[in-house]
Amino acid sequence: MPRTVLTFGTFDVFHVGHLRVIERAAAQGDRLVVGVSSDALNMSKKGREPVFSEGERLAIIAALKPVDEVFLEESLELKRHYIEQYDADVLVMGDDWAGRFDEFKDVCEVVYLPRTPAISTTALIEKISDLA
Ligand code: C2G
Repeated sequence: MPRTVLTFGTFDVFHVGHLRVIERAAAQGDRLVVGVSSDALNMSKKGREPVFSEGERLAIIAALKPVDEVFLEESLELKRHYIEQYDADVLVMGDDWAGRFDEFKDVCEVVYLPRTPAISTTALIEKISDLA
């Protein structure tokens, strides 16, 4: 039986921290499914519009070699539904979410990976606006 890995994120202003978490998520199994946060979900989580639209962010993630399937994550409350829908064996998130998804341990493994240090979308936006 192939082992399905599920991960989630906004992946706005795609950077190497995003790439590393996707590569390490893929290494946890045979098939990687990625839920990309919708523009509306991102607005409600972070209080700002993403730089790249959900269609652009989905296209970038779908084009990555380790990624087998993508879908739009519409709500944080639908995690259990997505785990069942994609038949996930493992849920992987960066450790900024450590402990937050432990409630799903009854249906799949839950793994938190260390974040790549010193890079974030927010820091990149600040750096780029300083250059302008
Ligand atoms: N990440 C990382 N290292 C960084 C930055 C991000 O490992 N330096 C990881 C995060 O931990 C996360 C993924 O990259 O697992 C995506 O990060 P974000 O786009 O910031 O995702 P977020 O908005 O936190 O969305 O349902 C959960 C949410 O959709 C997660």
